Amino acid sequence: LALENDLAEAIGTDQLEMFLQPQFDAAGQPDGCEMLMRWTHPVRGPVSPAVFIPAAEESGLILPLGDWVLREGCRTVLRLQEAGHPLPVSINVSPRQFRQIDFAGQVKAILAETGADASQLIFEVTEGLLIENLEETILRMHELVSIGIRFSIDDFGTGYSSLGYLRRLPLYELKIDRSFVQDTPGNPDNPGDTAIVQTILSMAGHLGLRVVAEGVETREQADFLKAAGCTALQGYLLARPMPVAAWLQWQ
Ligand code: G
Ligand code: G
Ligand code: MN
Ligand code: NA
Repeated sequence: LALENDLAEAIGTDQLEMFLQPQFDAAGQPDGCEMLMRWTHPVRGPVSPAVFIPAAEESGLILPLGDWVLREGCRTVLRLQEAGHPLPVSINVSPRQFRQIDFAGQVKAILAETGADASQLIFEVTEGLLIENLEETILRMHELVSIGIRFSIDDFGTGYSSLGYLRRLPLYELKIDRSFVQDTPGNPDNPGDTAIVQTILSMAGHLGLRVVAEGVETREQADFLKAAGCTALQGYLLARPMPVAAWLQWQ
């Protein structure tokens, strides 16, 4: 509870900052980026989103927080464009945020207010979103896709939903969870993970979906993924999450 009170107070202050982690195509060119929240508490120091995002989802704070993330995503789209290095910007949208009755309306209002181009935004959602109210989710996704937003399934392969949804949702991308990427190209203790990655890539290819491999940490993983036809790589090997200003300097 203390954490939640502190988080509520942190919204709108410089304790919270969105970092950006670039994604690279097979030729090594940046072709996208993911925005990731960072919280530096004045006393506790850095608090991991793996800790405070679940707490925010539980308490409902994810709603004002998610609103702020959307705004920051739009601002980042504009900053990257103004700097002459436009890139599609991916943001994480939590199920609770997506399920708000007027979520599509909120997105439209923020786009209108900021003037950002919807086609530069990608919403990462998890399979957890697909377990309940699938019909409503599909309708809402289509509404957002009709204004230019693209959708990505984050942590793909770790949820419990059936693969049938892949045919029914207007998807642009799958992100292979880093738990699978970690054991490629060949961990003798875990040969199944390489097979899973190859199967995801093959299936995505047939469905016309872009694939981002997450958590790429070694040259061997990168070489394997590129040879297997992965569209884009994201991970510490290539770049760590960084402030937007640092990325613009690095460009
Ligand atoms: O950046 P890091 O790997 O520490 O993030 C840990 C978890 O927090 C990941 O599951 C990531 O998706 C989530 N996360 C990070 N930033 C955001 C955000 O802005 N919104 C939401 N909903 N989740 C986020
Ligand atoms: O759940 P989601 O995929 O949104 O979470 C992404 C998280 O993965 C972020 O918290 C980010 O900081 C982290 N991350 C990004 N690249 C790497 C990496 O190469 N290795 C590890 N261990 N984590 C990474
Ligand atoms: Mn993500
Ligand atoms: Na992920």
